[in-house]
Amino acid sequence: MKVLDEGAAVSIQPKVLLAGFDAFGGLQTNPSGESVLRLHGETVAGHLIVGAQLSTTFSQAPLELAQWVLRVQPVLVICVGMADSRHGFSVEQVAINLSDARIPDNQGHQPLDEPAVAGAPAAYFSTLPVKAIVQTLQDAGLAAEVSYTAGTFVCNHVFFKLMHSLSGSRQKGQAVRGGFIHVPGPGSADAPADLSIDQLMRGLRLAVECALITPVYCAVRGGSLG
Ligand code: PCA
Repeated sequence: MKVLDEGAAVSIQPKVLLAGFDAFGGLQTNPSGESVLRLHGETVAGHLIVGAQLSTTFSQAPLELAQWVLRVQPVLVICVGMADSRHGFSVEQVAINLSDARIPDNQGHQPLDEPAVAGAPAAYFSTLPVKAIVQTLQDAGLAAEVSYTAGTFVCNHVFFKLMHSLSGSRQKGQAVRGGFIHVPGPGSADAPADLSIDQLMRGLRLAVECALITPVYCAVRGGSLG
Protein backbone atom coordinates (compact mmCIF):
# COMPACT_ATOMS: atom_id res chain seq x y z
CA MET A 1 0.00 0.00 0.00
CA LYS A 2 1.54 3.28 -1.10
CA VAL A 3 0.67 6.97 -0.93
CA LEU A 4 2.71 9.90 -2.11
CA ASP A 5 1.85 12.67 0.31
CA GLU A 6 0.41 11.82 3.71
CA GLY A 7 -0.35 15.49 4.44
CA ALA A 8 -3.02 15.63 1.74
CA ALA A 9 -5.05 12.89 3.42
CA VAL A 10 -5.78 14.96 6.52
CA SER A 11 -6.88 18.21 4.86
CA ILE A 12 -10.44 19.47 5.53
CA GLN A 13 -11.36 19.62 1.83
CA PRO A 14 -13.99 16.97 0.84
CA LYS A 15 -12.18 13.98 -0.58
CA VAL A 16 -12.44 11.31 -3.21
CA LEU A 17 -10.52 8.08 -2.69
CA LEU A 18 -9.14 6.48 -5.85
CA ALA A 19 -7.65 3.04 -5.23
CA GLY A 20 -5.69 1.11 -7.85
CA PHE A 21 -3.64 -2.08 -7.64
CA ASP A 22 -0.01 -3.17 -7.82
CA ALA A 23 1.40 -5.41 -10.55
CA PHE A 24 0.30 -9.05 -10.59
CA GLY A 25 0.35 -12.15 -12.76
CA GLY A 26 4.02 -11.80 -13.66
CA LEU A 27 3.64 -8.30 -15.16
CA GLN A 28 5.99 -5.47 -14.19
CA THR A 29 3.43 -2.67 -14.00
CA ASN A 30 -0.24 -2.03 -13.37
CA PRO A 31 -1.62 1.12 -15.05
CA SER A 32 -4.46 1.25 -12.48
CA GLY A 33 -2.13 1.79 -9.53
CA GLU A 34 0.15 4.05 -11.52
CA SER A 35 -2.61 6.38 -12.70
CA VAL A 36 -4.29 6.80 -9.29
CA LEU A 37 -0.96 7.57 -7.60
CA ARG A 38 -0.27 10.18 -10.23
CA LEU A 39 -3.68 11.77 -9.58
CA HIS A 40 -2.99 11.98 -5.85
CA GLY A 41 -3.19 15.56 -4.58
CA GLU A 42 -5.16 16.95 -7.55
CA THR A 43 -8.47 18.75 -7.01
CA VAL A 44 -11.50 17.77 -9.13
CA ALA A 45 -14.79 19.67 -8.76
CA GLY A 46 -13.61 21.06 -5.41
CA HIS A 47 -12.69 17.61 -4.06
CA LEU A 48 -9.20 16.49 -3.17
CA ILE A 49 -8.10 13.23 -4.78
CA VAL A 50 -6.37 10.76 -2.50
CA GLY A 51 -4.68 8.05 -4.56
CA ALA A 52 -3.77 4.73 -2.97
CA GLN A 53 -2.27 1.55 -4.38
CA LEU A 54 -3.59 -1.73 -2.97
CA SER A 55 -1.79 -5.05 -3.04
CA THR A 56 -3.27 -7.59 -5.43
CA THR A 57 -4.16 -10.09 -2.72
CA PHE A 58 -7.52 -11.43 -1.62
CA SER A 59 -6.68 -11.07 2.07
CA GLN A 60 -4.85 -7.72 2.25
CA ALA A 61 -6.45 -5.51 -0.41
CA PRO A 62 -9.91 -5.23 1.25
CA LEU A 63 -8.27 -4.46 4.61
CA GLU A 64 -6.01 -1.84 3.06
CA LEU A 65 -9.00 -0.23 1.34
CA ALA A 66 -11.02 -0.23 4.56
CA GLN A 67 -8.12 1.50 6.35
CA TRP A 68 -7.96 4.15 3.63
CA VAL A 69 -11.71 4.75 3.84
CA LEU A 70 -11.50 5.14 7.63
CA ARG A 71 -8.57 7.48 7.44
CA VAL A 72 -9.63 9.65 4.48
CA GLN A 73 -13.43 9.73 5.16
CA PRO A 74 -14.15 10.22 1.44
CA VAL A 75 -17.51 11.20 -0.03
CA LEU A 76 -16.79 8.94 -3.01
CA VAL A 77 -14.65 5.81 -3.48
CA ILE A 78 -13.70 4.58 -6.94
CA CYS A 79 -11.52 1.50 -7.26
CA VAL A 80 -9.63 1.02 -10.51
CA GLY A 81 -8.22 -2.28 -11.72
CA MET A 82 -6.57 -3.59 -14.85
CA ALA A 83 -8.01 -6.35 -17.02
CA ASP A 84 -6.55 -7.45 -20.33
CA SER A 85 -9.96 -8.36 -21.72
CA ARG A 86 -11.19 -4.73 -21.70
CA HIS A 87 -11.23 -2.41 -24.72
CA GLY A 88 -11.42 0.88 -22.83
CA PHE A 89 -12.80 2.26 -19.57
CA SER A 90 -15.08 -0.49 -18.37
CA VAL A 91 -17.45 0.91 -15.76
CA GLU A 92 -18.69 -1.93 -13.59
CA GLN A 93 -22.40 -2.15 -12.77
CA VAL A 94 -22.34 -5.06 -10.31
CA ALA A 95 -20.11 -6.82 -7.77
CA ILE A 96 -20.85 -10.49 -7.06
CA ASN A 97 -20.32 -12.51 -3.90
CA LEU A 98 -17.97 -15.01 -5.53
CA SER A 99 -14.19 -15.36 -5.43
CA ASP A 100 -12.82 -17.84 -7.95
CA ALA A 101 -9.27 -17.25 -9.13
CA ARG A 102 -7.81 -18.45 -12.44
CA ILE A 103 -4.30 -17.55 -11.23
CA PRO A 104 -2.81 -17.17 -7.74
CA ASP A 105 -2.80 -13.68 -6.20
CA ASN A 106 0.44 -11.99 -5.07
CA GLN A 107 0.49 -14.12 -1.91
CA GLY A 108 -0.06 -17.37 -3.83
CA HIS A 109 -3.68 -17.58 -2.69
CA GLN A 110 -6.15 -18.97 -5.22
CA PRO A 111 -9.71 -19.31 -3.86
CA LEU A 112 -12.08 -21.54 -5.77
CA ASP A 113 -15.84 -20.96 -5.59
CA GLU A 114 -15.68 -19.12 -2.26
CA PRO A 115 -18.02 -16.34 -1.14
CA ALA A 116 -16.34 -12.94 -0.77
CA VAL A 117 -18.44 -12.46 2.39
CA ALA A 118 -20.20 -15.53 3.78
CA GLY A 119 -23.91 -14.90 4.34
CA ALA A 120 -23.94 -11.59 2.43
CA PRO A 121 -26.26 -10.93 -0.55
CA ALA A 122 -25.35 -12.48 -3.92
CA ALA A 123 -24.55 -9.09 -5.44
CA TYR A 124 -24.43 -5.32 -4.97
CA PHE A 125 -24.95 -2.66 -7.59
CA SER A 126 -22.44 0.14 -8.02
CA THR A 127 -23.68 3.43 -6.61
CA LEU A 128 -21.85 5.38 -9.31
CA PRO A 129 -23.86 6.86 -12.20
CA VAL A 130 -22.51 4.12 -14.48
CA LYS A 131 -24.18 5.09 -17.76
CA ALA A 132 -23.53 8.81 -17.27
CA ILE A 133 -19.82 8.11 -16.72
CA VAL A 134 -19.65 5.98 -19.88
CA GLN A 135 -21.40 8.73 -21.87
CA THR A 136 -19.09 11.41 -20.47
CA LEU A 137 -16.00 9.41 -21.39
CA GLN A 138 -17.28 8.66 -24.89
CA ASP A 139 -18.17 12.35 -25.41
CA ALA A 140 -14.55 13.14 -24.53
CA GLY A 141 -13.36 10.73 -27.24
CA LEU A 142 -12.32 7.95 -24.88
CA ALA A 143 -13.31 4.30 -25.38
CA ALA A 144 -15.76 3.32 -22.65
CA GLU A 145 -18.44 0.72 -21.98
CA VAL A 146 -20.79 -0.49 -19.24
CA SER A 147 -19.63 -3.84 -17.86
CA TYR A 148 -21.87 -6.37 -16.14
CA THR A 149 -19.02 -8.44 -14.69
CA ALA A 150 -15.95 -7.38 -12.75
CA GLY A 151 -14.72 -11.00 -12.94
CA THR A 152 -14.14 -13.19 -9.89
CA PHE A 153 -10.52 -12.28 -9.05
CA VAL A 154 -9.18 -9.71 -6.54
CA CYS A 155 -10.91 -6.71 -8.17
CA ASN A 156 -14.42 -8.12 -7.85
CA HIS A 157 -13.57 -9.30 -4.31
CA VAL A 158 -12.49 -5.79 -3.26
CA PHE A 159 -15.45 -4.21 -5.09
CA PHE A 160 -17.91 -6.56 -3.36
CA LYS A 161 -16.44 -5.94 0.10
CA LEU A 162 -16.44 -2.18 -0.52
CA MET A 163 -20.12 -2.18 -1.54
CA HIS A 164 -21.01 -4.48 1.38
CA SER A 165 -19.42 -2.08 3.83
CA LEU A 166 -20.85 1.06 2.15
CA SER A 167 -24.29 -0.52 2.24
CA GLY A 168 -23.85 -0.86 6.03
CA SER A 169 -22.89 2.84 6.30
CA ARG A 170 -25.87 3.78 4.11
CA GLN A 171 -28.19 2.09 6.61
CA LYS A 172 -26.62 4.28 9.30
CA GLY A 173 -27.38 7.37 7.20
CA GLN A 174 -23.86 7.93 5.82
CA ALA A 175 -24.24 7.95 2.06
CA VAL A 176 -20.77 7.33 0.65
CA ARG A 177 -20.88 6.32 -2.99
CA GLY A 178 -18.62 3.67 -4.45
CA GLY A 179 -17.86 1.70 -7.55
CA PHE A 180 -15.27 0.14 -9.78
CA ILE A 181 -13.74 0.89 -13.17
CA HIS A 182 -11.57 -1.59 -15.07
CA VAL A 183 -9.01 -0.27 -17.54
CA PRO A 184 -7.13 -2.22 -20.22
CA GLY A 185 -3.74 -3.71 -19.40
CA PRO A 186 -0.53 -3.91 -21.42
CA GLY A 187 -1.71 -7.20 -22.95
CA SER A 188 -5.13 -5.92 -24.10
CA ALA A 189 -5.05 -6.83 -27.78
CA ASP A 190 -7.62 -4.40 -29.18
CA ALA A 191 -7.47 -1.57 -26.64
CA PRO A 192 -6.98 1.85 -28.22
CA ALA A 193 -3.25 2.37 -28.71
CA ASP A 194 -3.47 5.85 -27.18
CA LEU A 195 -4.84 4.76 -23.79
CA SER A 196 -1.67 5.96 -22.09
CA ILE A 197 -1.34 6.74 -18.39
CA ASP A 198 -2.10 10.38 -19.27
CA GLN A 199 -5.33 9.32 -21.00
CA LEU A 200 -6.26 7.08 -18.08
CA MET A 201 -5.75 10.03 -15.74
CA ARG A 202 -7.88 12.23 -17.98
CA GLY A 203 -10.67 9.64 -18.03
CA LEU A 204 -10.56 9.11 -14.28
CA ARG A 205 -10.79 12.87 -13.64
CA LEU A 206 -13.89 12.97 -15.87
CA ALA A 207 -15.38 9.93 -14.13
CA VAL A 208 -14.86 11.50 -10.70
CA GLU A 209 -16.39 14.80 -11.80
CA CYS A 210 -19.38 13.04 -13.37
CA ALA A 211 -19.94 10.94 -10.24
CA LEU A 212 -19.82 14.04 -8.04
CA ILE A 213 -22.36 16.02 -10.05
CA THR A 214 -24.79 13.30 -11.19
CA PRO A 215 -27.51 11.89 -8.92
CA VAL A 216 -27.96 8.13 -9.27
CA TYR A 217 -31.37 6.64 -9.83
CA CYS A 218 -31.59 2.89 -9.37
CA ALA A 219 -34.64 1.43 -11.10
CA VAL A 220 -34.00 -1.98 -9.54
CA ARG A 221 -34.06 -0.67 -5.99
CA GLY A 222 -36.55 2.07 -6.80
CA GLY A 223 -35.14 5.38 -5.76
CA SER A 224 -32.19 7.65 -5.69
CA LEU A 225 -28.91 6.19 -4.51
CA GLY A 226 -27.19 9.52 -4.31
N1 PCA B 1 -6.79 -6.43 -11.81
C1 PCA B 1 -7.15 -7.68 -11.18
C2 PCA B 1 -6.71 -7.52 -9.74
C3 PCA B 1 -5.80 -6.34 -9.72
C4 PCA B 1 -6.00 -5.68 -11.03
O1 PCA B 1 -5.52 -4.59 -11.38
C5 PCA B 1 -8.63 -8.05 -11.36
O2 PCA B 1 -9.24 -7.63 -12.36
O3 PCA B 1 -9.17 -8.76 -10.53
